[in-house]
Amino acid sequence: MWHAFIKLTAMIFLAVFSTNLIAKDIVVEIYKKKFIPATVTVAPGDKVIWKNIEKRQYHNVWFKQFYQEEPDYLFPGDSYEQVFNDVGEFPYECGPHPKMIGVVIVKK
Ligand SMILES: [Cu+2]
Repeated sequence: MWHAFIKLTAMIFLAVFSTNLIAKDIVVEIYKKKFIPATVTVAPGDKVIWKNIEKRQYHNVWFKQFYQEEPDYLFPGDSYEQVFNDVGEFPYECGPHPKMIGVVIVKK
């Protein structure tokens, strides 16, 4: 009985601590037709938030490997966020400005 309790406690402990308890928010600013910074390295579970801080230019954040259709435009003051749970490299671009590119690198 006592043994089972300790075993269960250990299992819960492992389950909790194997997930990212300190998930962070990482901000990428969109300014002067650039993603700043263009490369971000995050841990699984982190959230990346893109903020359009232009005066009048719209953009978007298009992960072509995830979405076939171009996402909605982000106008000045708008933001877009995405949580990354899988390890890997995820390049993206801006639909209206294909030269605007960035990448999210997710590693443990
Ligand atoms: Cu753009």
